[in-house]
Amino acid sequence: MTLNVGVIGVGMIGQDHIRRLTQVLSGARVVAVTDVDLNRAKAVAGELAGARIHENGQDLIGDDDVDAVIVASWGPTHEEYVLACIAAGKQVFCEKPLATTREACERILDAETKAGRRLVMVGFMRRYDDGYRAMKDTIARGDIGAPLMFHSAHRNATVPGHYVSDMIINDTCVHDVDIARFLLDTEIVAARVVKPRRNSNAADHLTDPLFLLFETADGAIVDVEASINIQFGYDIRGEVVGESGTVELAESAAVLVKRAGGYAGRIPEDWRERFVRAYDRELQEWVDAATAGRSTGPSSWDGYAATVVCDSALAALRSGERVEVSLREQPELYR
Ligand code: NAD
Ligand code: ISE
Repeated sequence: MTLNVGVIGVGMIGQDHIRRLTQVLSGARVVAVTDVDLNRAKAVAGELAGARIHENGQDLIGDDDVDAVIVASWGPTHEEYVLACIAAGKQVFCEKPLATTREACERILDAETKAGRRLVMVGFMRRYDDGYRAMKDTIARGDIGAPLMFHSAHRNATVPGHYVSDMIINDTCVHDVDIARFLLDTEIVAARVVKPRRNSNAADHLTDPLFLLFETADGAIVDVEASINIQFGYDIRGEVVGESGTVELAESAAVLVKRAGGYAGRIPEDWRERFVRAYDRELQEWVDAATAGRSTGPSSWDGYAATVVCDSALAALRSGERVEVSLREQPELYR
């Protein structure tokens, strides 16, 4: 059976997911697209055999030919579409963040819990990256002892013009928050944020870089260096320090070239290059699960927890104080 997918938001990542659904993965076809920029939707649909264009996301979700939906529009618009997919009983792959506020995520949790089955997968693709998976396996085997600290660095070469300061936390570091929860298998309970000296390459309205410090429920510490104008490339680093060893991501280059008294390797341009295999894997897993009528991968609970932690980090950034994270009780559906 082929899964008929509708895509809401056909900007950068929406188009990248369409490319992988149509050219890389198996078992799915894109039958409908929409975007507030209808000209963009038309241009994208023009490249797809038989895909229809809808005026808006609600119409796309209501289309009987659409079996499952990808939401790849801007973060603040996710809630509306995810809720509509749950109401329609359709599996939805929602790009991160699940939603940009705690309240919005809670409405999604309430709706999915009421529906009584998981319908939402959140696009935290790092969980599908070979490097992070090997780190998790190393920790789970007990090879480095109990984890004490996780150092994460999230460096973007540049950011697009629509990027605003809060996005450093709720759009960029939301990945580090999720991968910290995944690797350490615990919740984050408090946040602090400090501001190093400004990067003069940053636009005036951006506070860049930031240094985030989190405490976990079992007493480990997570630090995240977030830089969004680092210029030299897209550089993702991670190291877990355990009681008797450490495990860290290796460089992502396939090869190192040694010559003329030095060595060098490629640094990815952006996340599409760095995480290409992880995106392929996450979306294939979603397609397979949606086809079988079930959900998989990072859940609404994971999306909710990450957003609430980011809310606390934003409050910590504004106040300069340590801010606690309070999550509601986890519903049975997500245990
Ligand atoms: P983008 O600006 O390139 O594309 C977003 C598209 O959504 C635009 O074409 C815009 O017109 C459209 N849009 C906005 N509001 C809409 C609405 N209400 N209905 C329909 N379409 C609407 O942005 P992007 O970089 O592709 O990011 C899109 C989403 O994907 C964001 O949530 C972002 O955080 C996420 N993202 C995730 C990753 C990842 O690594 N997992 C990488 C990039 C982006
Ligand atoms: C973007 O939306 C992503 O999700 C990328 O993975 C991240 O590195 C980038 O900072 C975000 O803006």
